[in-house]
Amino acid sequence: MATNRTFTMIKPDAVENGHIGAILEKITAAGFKIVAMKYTQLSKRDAQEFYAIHKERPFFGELVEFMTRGPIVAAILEKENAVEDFRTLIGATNPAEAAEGTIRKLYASSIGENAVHGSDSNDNAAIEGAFHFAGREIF
Ligand code: RTP
Ligand code: MG
Repeated sequence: MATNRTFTMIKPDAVENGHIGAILEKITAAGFKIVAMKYTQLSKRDAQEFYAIHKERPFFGELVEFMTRGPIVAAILEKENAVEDFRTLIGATNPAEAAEGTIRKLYASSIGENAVHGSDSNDNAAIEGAFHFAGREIF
């Protein structure tokens, strides 16, 4: 995946709370182009693999439970400086510490259930995008 792309998920809490439309509006209004998107649900195995980097952390079990409890929206987004700019748009991991106007400040309820995922590096954006999408699903 090109380095001007990032990967995101609208997490189960935000889907349950009816925020898909508002979050996609924030993302496109901020200048991101959607180049791939799907509505899907992660299996336990998917979530364990996707978040493998956190497998020794105390919250890992809770994270896998949360991420698999309902559908998510997965997407690849394109914009100059996509990874960093998207992390700015979503705000801090803990919504209590997220800046005003960020997606997590607006739509997340806790550090565990924080509405959206954003890749943390170009390398991870490529890995995460490829985890969810076949080449023919990326435009
Ligand atoms: P993400 O990967 O989902 O974009 O979030 P992030 O980079 O801001 O945060 P990260 O450190 O990668 O953590 C991944 C996700 O694990 C959950 N978490 N729970 N209970 C806790 O203390 C805790 N800490 C992290 C969150 O869902 C976080 O987004
Ligand atoms: Mg992360």
